[in-house]
Amino acid sequence: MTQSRRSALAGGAAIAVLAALPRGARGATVTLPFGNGERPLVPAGTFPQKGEMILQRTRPPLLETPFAVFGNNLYTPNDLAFVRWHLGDMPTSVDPATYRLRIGGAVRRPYELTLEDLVRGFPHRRLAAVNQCAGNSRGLIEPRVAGAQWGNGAMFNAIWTGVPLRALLARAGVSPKATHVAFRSLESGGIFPPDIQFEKALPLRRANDGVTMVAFRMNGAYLPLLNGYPLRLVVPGWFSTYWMKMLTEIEVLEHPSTDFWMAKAYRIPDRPDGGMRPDETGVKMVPIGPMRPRSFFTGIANGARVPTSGALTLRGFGFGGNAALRAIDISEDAGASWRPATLGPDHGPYGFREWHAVARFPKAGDYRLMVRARNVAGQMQPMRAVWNPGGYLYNQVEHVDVVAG
Ligand SMILES: Nc1nc2c(c(=O)[nH]1)N[C@H]1C(S)=C(S)[C@@H](COP(=O)(O)O)O[C@H]1N2
Ligand SMILES: [Mo]
Repeated sequence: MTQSRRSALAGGAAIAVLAALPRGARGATVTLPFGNGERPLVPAGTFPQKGEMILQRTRPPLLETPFAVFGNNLYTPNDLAFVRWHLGDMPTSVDPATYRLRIGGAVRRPYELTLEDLVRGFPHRRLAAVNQCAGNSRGLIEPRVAGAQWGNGAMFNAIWTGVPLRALLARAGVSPKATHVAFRSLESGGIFPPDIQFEKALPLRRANDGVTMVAFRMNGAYLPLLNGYPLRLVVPGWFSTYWMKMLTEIEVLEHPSTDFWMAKAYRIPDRPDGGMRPDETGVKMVPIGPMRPRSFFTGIANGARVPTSGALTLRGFGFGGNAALRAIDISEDAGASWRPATLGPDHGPYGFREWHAVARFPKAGDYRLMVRARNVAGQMQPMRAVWNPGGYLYNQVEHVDVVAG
């Protein structure tokens, strides 16, 4: 690796971080919209390369993006992108000079890449995509379920630059019997007990679709360490549990993964809506995968006063999930009637898209505003979120109550 390339890829991330994690947070708080929703708002710099974030947990870090950030930025600034790690001892530094990505398993030619090999040796692809935790908005699910009580900020939108996984797999020569591809990270690098690893696997057709990529840039910069520096998997349209950070190993399998994180965790009912009744038992569960449409208001809060004369422009953003957005509709009468909002520029099927709509409130009184997204696969946000034990898939229609007059 040349000196200039090494320093470019280092991106300032090969630093010993998390050495001084906050012991307990003091000062500002934010209240997420559910019971026990108060959380510390930690100042910029509390976590390396991170701005002011909502602290859900310190070790391993669970940092939520304050929702107002989405109203101010179509692409979430890297320092405000949410953070989620599973294992207590996540790597606190990465040396780009010795970092290797291994590709093996059921392939004809297993091989290993340096960061420079990866960046120089394969075609690049650039696309906008939402990285959303399967448990985003879990705190809003009724009845409540265990797990991180996220508000709506366990997601962010970024432009990802990387190498299509298909190109990496093609060089290895995938076995005709292959069915899945497993991913591991630095966390399984030997300093941890082998029974504690974070591993995920995709069906081969998803891994090989030309869209799934190994990303080395996020919004044009190297990834923040906490978001997976130097490489992470990006699976546009699928929940971020598959977006393996600090990706070091790609293993082609001829069977589904039996790893805990696939076989036991991140599973949903094997039903079209992914939901069940809280008292049901014996429901067949399958690994979670594709995201669903969501849409939000920005710049207007519950209880806001709106004028009865003239017009007010409502704004927000949405995304289609695993299929492009078809439309965003709004309602000023609690969902009794709907009309289309105007969509902003199309930045591709997987990222945020802005919307606006001009609203009038002719009579003084209370109005419940709602926003609802539909995608080209025919999925529409439900008025009530599905329930499942993991608290996954929340995409209930959002509302804001305003007072006219
Ligand atoms: N190596 C590694 N990758 C990981 C995880 C992890 O714990 N370790 N968590 C996954 C989950 S469940 C989520 S929600 C996303 C969070 O990505 P972010 O921290 O960049 O927001 O990372 C995914 N990739
Ligand atoms: Mo997640």
